[in-house]
Amino acid sequence: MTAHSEPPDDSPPSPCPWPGPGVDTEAAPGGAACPPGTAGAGRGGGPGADRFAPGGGSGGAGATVCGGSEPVAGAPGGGARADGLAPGSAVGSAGAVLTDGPGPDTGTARDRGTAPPAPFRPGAPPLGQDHSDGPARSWADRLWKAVEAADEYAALDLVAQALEAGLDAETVLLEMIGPVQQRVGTEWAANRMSVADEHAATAINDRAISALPRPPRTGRTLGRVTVACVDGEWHALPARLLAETLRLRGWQVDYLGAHVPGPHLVAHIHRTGPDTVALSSSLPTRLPTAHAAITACQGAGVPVMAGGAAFGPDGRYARLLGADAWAPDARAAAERLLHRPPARPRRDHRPGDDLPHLKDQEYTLVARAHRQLVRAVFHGLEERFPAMREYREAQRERTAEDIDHIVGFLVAALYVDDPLLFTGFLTWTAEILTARGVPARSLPPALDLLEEQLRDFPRTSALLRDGRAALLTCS
Ligand code: B12
Repeated sequence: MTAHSEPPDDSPPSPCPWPGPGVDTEAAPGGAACPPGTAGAGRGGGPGADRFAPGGGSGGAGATVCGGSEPVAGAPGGGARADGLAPGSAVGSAGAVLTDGPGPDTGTARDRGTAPPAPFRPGAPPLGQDHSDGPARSWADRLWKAVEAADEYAALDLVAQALEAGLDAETVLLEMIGPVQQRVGTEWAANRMSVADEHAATAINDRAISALPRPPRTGRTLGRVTVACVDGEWHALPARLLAETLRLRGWQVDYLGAHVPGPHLVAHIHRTGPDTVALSSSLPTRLPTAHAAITACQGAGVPVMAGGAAFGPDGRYARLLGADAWAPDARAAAERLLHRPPARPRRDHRPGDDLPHLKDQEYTLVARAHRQLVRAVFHGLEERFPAMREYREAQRERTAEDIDHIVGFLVAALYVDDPLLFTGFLTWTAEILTARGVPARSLPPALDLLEEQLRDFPRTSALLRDGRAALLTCS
């Protein structure tokens, strides 16, 4: 490792393109840091460019690499490859987990591959689960209009009307509210919705879920399930959809919401004794933390069903990390729990056994150097692109955040030893940038700088080369 500069202790908070509660990167290697109330909060601002796109493009603007409304780096012309794969990277070592041995349920036929392959982009908007082509479709369209207009009253009225018209609560939840929430992400990615719009939409959807009728308390349940998000994971709504679905189906659910620290989760399950822990994560950068939580719950004798976009559209990372089950969406999860509940786990499950590649220490060392790497790449880019020195403070912060995301995904890819996690993120990023009219030219130089810093690490270097190659294929 040749990182040449130390990050200052007072380095600026990383702005959140999705201003929301944040994550402690120190506590969670690979995570994105967005403390509540930092510069990112309320950035909103919608479409725009304020990041690093050295060498021109949209007036020196950038887009945020990772979900921001502003630019960072990217690929020329943008547009991800149709298959999302890096040339030569094939399915990587994680490909094997798809086919062999016991492991989590790999879901419905659709998810097992009978549908045409979609780009592999863990963490990116999922493959349209719960999308409705049925009677709920027109209700979802109407709800979307209300949500888009930030009209909470209209949204709640629509939910009530849909129920009166005969839709059951689960259908409203998963075929009306769920797709609207997914569309929020699509619209943001296409630069048609600002961060503030997204926040308003999520809040309305949350409120709509609360307005649904509760199942009557009968005293009889199918069993008890704890639904929790991984530590550092703020995407609570997907977990909430699952929690409400299970409740409607007759389970006793303890819904713990976002960002549940592992020790607290374990303390909770010791106290409540659930049959299963349903662990939700949307961000692949949380996978190392998810692994620790899975192992800890199993150590407490409780099986873990994993789910959410972070685990990959085919659940490959759930299996890789030793989860006892996986399901692609809330309905499949409910079916799985009812018909094939995960067995009591082996108590001797050790995380090291799941990931023998970690023995090379690359993950540990690169994760530990996360902040130095961000800093070194930032300075390296400044040297290569002197125009960056003229950046406003906000642009500098956002650029640093973008680099932070690149390093975060690199670290996560090292953890699971899957180049697809990294290449999928980069090509997705290129798409986001393109939607904002930002030439993503500075992504390859950022990867080059990282490679210079990390040339002593063969696995990491290979990932970076795969990333570069994947970007070249974006046209
Ligand atoms: C709303 C939102 C937020 C909100 C979340 C608020 C909340 N209360 O949930 C806030 C503002 C906090 C947020 C923050 C961030 N976000 Co955000 N967010 C979204 C958005 C628009 C919607 C998420 C959602 O609710 N989806 C809808 C549901 C239906 O999703 P779902 O996954 O299909 O859920 C089903 C299944 O996954 C499954 N399931 C879920 N959990 C479980 C668990 C188990 C056990 C099982 C079996 C199944 C299961 O069942 C669900 C129902 O069927 C998505 C875009 C999108 N389209 O998803 C981005 C998105 C997930 N966010 C993204 C990013 C980058 C971020 C930030 C890093 C931005 C930043 N720079 O700060 C932060 C990270 C914060 C953190 N550490 O968690 C990216 C992730 C990209 C990637 N490749 O990883 C996305 C994809 C947006 C994008 N840029 O395209 N975000």
